[in-house]
Amino acid sequence: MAYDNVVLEEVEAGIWRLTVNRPKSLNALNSATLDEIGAAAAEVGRDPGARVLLLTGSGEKAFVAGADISEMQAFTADEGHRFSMRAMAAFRTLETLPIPVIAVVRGYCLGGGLELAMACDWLLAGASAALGQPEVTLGVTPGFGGSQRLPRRIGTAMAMELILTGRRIDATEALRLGLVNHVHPDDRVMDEAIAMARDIAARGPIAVRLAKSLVVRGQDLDLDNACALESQAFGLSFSTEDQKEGMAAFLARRPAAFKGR
Ligand code: CO8
Repeated sequence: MAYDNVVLEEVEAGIWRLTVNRPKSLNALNSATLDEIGAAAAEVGRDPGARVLLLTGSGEKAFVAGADISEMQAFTADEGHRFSMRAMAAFRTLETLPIPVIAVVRGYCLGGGLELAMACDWLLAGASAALGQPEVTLGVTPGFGGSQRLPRRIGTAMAMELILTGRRIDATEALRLGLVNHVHPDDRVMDEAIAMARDIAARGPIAVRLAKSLVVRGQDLDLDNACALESQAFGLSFSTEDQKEGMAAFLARRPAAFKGR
């Protein structure tokens, strides 16, 4: 499928990269871009060979500097609501993909940009990353899930502080808060992400998908039901050839060659 505002490419077998590509406006998210992010994520989700999706922004200055303020400026309340719902749908498609999705963040990652990154499973940051939810500085609330996903990631009090002040944090503080998993030099972070994706791609693909779904779905369940879900998935793993191969390879002291079945 052809896209105007994003670039979707398979960088190597099973490793897809989705790049928000509006560098002149620091990759700001307008309606068309939101729709394309959802469509591109769905396209990756339809590829049975997909193992990992990396999500990033083009250019050196920004991952994504937020929702598109030029588009939003004249919105009515109804249009604002619909714009938000559009983003929520696209981000949910991303978040519920069966494979891991890693945000690779250099430069500005603000407002809708941080909300997009938090719809990914985890973030890797370049040293230049600047993250925040500055919506209140524009007289609006977060609208793409930030008020919900940020507290789930870093706890209520610190999320509250960042959302209510609009304060921007750097990569080091984001690392300390657990908002990003690792920080690398800007010119290394994409290579590090690809190396991490390769590691994941070498693991049992069915186990990786099941494990991701356990973490995502379990967060909305009480502990008993979440653990019951894990027991089911664990049992299901034993119906796969990958389990036979993984354990035989361990006992034979050789690398496993998983087939994803
Ligand atoms: N929307 C549209 N255009 C943008 C945005 C944006 N969010 N951010 C930057 N741009 C544009 C600038 O207008 C400028 O365009 P032009 O060259 O045509 O004038 C170009 O990108 C480069 O930007 P700057 O010249 O401003 O670059 P600086 O290096 O001076 O500054 C900043 C970079 C600090 C990132 C600055 O651009 C900035 O503060 N941007 C806005 C950041 C922001 O507030 N983001 C949050 C937006 S609100 C949001 O995301 C809410 C989501 C929920 C919506 C709710 C639904 C209704």
